[in-house]
Amino acid sequence: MKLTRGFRRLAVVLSLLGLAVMLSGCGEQFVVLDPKGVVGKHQLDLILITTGLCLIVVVPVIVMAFVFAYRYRNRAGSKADYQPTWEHNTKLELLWWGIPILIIVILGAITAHYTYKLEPSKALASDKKPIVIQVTSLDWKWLFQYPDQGIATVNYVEFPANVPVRFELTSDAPMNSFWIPQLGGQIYTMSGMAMKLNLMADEPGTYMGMGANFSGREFGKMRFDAKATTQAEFDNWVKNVKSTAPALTQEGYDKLAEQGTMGTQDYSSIPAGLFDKIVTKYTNGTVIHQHGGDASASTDMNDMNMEGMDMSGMDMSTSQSTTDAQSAHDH
Ligand SMILES: [Cu+2]
Repeated sequence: MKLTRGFRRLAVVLSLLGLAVMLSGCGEQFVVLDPKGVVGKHQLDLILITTGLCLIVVVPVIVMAFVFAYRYRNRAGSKADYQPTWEHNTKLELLWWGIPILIIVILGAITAHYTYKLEPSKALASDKKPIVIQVTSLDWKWLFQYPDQGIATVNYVEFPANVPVRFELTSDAPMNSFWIPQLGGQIYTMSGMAMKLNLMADEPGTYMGMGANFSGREFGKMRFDAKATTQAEFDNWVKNVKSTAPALTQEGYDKLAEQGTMGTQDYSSIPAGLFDKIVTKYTNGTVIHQHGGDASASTDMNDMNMEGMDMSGMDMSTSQSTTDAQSAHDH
């Protein structure tokens, strides 16, 4: 079979396109493919395995689409088979139903396995004690509180590498999504809820963090650096923040929670119980639900609806964002 010039030209263009896509895969914009933490690495495994499995179907189908169109085209003296009354072949039927079914079964099993393995609230295996960081998404900034260190930061977060970080996340503004792509997948921040996300960086470095869920006018500025350092550098940094930064007061927080953008900021102290206060302020003091984590504290959203949540008891007038966040919370 001799390739015509047109067909050959098409093949060259297609392979160049493919090459361009593959080569650009190492660029900065593909951070998900360059994980720096244990969770991100498992998630990359999952991406590669599922892509590979899909290619078992995708590649032959694309190749056949071109080969068949070329081989069985209408031309004088064609030697290709022509069977206009052909309608069934059991072997072929088994082949093109069997392979996809098998792939779906394998995909399902792998996805289920990784879903439990990578449950965000599950503690990561490590001989080091996790560091707790409480994250609040605001309009339009990120507040990070370190309850054990008694400090807080805005729009950047710092923690030691190779130490598990246990993020607790909520929102005091419309729903957002917390994402450090090189360390692991995103998780929603929602008012009235404390989500948990466990991540760990394998090596020191500055990783891009962002709000991955549209949350209003300045949503695009909700980017932050996640700095993984050595333990010594982290201890030094905490000491430095404690001795040089201003204190965060309740009034200071209320000001911070107002709409607006700002650069980075450090605080040498935090008001006692601020995070819990933020979580429960929309719900008359109860936590509506926590995804995963300790079962005793969690109440599923569906259960709440079944039990008939008393909406009249909720003060819906306190904030516009209450209604925003809850209507957005439909998952
Ligand atoms: Cu939720």
